[in-house]
Amino acid sequence: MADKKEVLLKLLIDKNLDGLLLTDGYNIHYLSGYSGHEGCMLVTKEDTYIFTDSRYIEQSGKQAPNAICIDIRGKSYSYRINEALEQAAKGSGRKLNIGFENMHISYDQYDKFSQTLSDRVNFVKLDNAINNLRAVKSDWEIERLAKAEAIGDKAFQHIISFIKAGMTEKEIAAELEYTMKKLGADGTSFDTIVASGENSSMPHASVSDRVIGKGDFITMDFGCIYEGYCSDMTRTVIVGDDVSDKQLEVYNTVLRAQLEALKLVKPGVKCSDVDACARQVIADAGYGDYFGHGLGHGVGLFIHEEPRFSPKCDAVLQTGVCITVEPGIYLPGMFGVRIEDMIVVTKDGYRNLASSPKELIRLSL
Ligand SMILES: [Mn+2]
Repeated sequence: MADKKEVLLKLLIDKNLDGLLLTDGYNIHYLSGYSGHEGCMLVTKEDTYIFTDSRYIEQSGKQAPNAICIDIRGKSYSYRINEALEQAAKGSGRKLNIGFENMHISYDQYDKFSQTLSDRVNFVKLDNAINNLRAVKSDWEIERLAKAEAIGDKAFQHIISFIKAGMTEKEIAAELEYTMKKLGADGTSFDTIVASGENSSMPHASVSDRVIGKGDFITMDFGCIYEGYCSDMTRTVIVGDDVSDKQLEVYNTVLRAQLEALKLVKPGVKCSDVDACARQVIADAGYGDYFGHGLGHGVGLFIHEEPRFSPKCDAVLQTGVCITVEPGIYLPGMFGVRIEDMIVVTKDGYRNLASSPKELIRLSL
């Protein structure tokens, strides 16, 4: 927390703010250590406050020992924040410039804050300022991300011997999630995707009762949370030994796109250029219309963070950024393929946190 306070003080000075009012649970967790996801946080030059309710007050005190933790007990958040600001203003009467998370607040909550605090406060939009602080991971964070991804690798190793023709997608998804939890995961980092046969043409298909059969592609996109940090990986496998020429061509195109994009990864490279590289490989193979989503996303306390591998992302890679590389090709009504690793940008390139094989795996029936 001590080093984070320094970063926040710099932000206050750079943006000419008297304080920050944070409402995003992940940002509060990142900046204070408090992971309860109920409450808000006020940072002034002097003090850090966490406001929460009686269910979380003890937890907040343990996890965020440097913050003043306040139980809102019978009052609204804005009432308790107003009390704290009254002290911070020390009766000067000057209006305070307070940064707020315009990207992470409901209209209703903003309305309540405005009504109670507008005599005392000018609200200033923070946009992505706090989210951007989270893009570069510390060694401590990378350890946890690596452990989460390693749990995913182990679960994948198990699932490829578990899957048999005749099972449903739901059975496979349940086994993946159970396995990750048994291996020490706190939970899943998003809803597990198991998309088989024609369902695999939908990048984020809902897990269904579809029964797995011979010749099906199965795309499994899954991840877990370990000590707060998320993992994410995708593998596509085939059931049985018979692969059609079309399936193999699409699979190898996706794999080539991923490997080519990975070769570009190092500090200083523009995120949109890495995305463009994979997109070009897929377009050259004639499948440009069938890769609609971005190539990847940052991962940390939350599954989708900054920066993004997308045509729109001007951010430049920095050492310590954790990001996925996940090209796909999706042929409606037929099948789809996606291959995804989670990597950390290093001084000279990247470290792949995933170690599961990427050559097409043919499952025994
Ligand atoms: Mn992903």
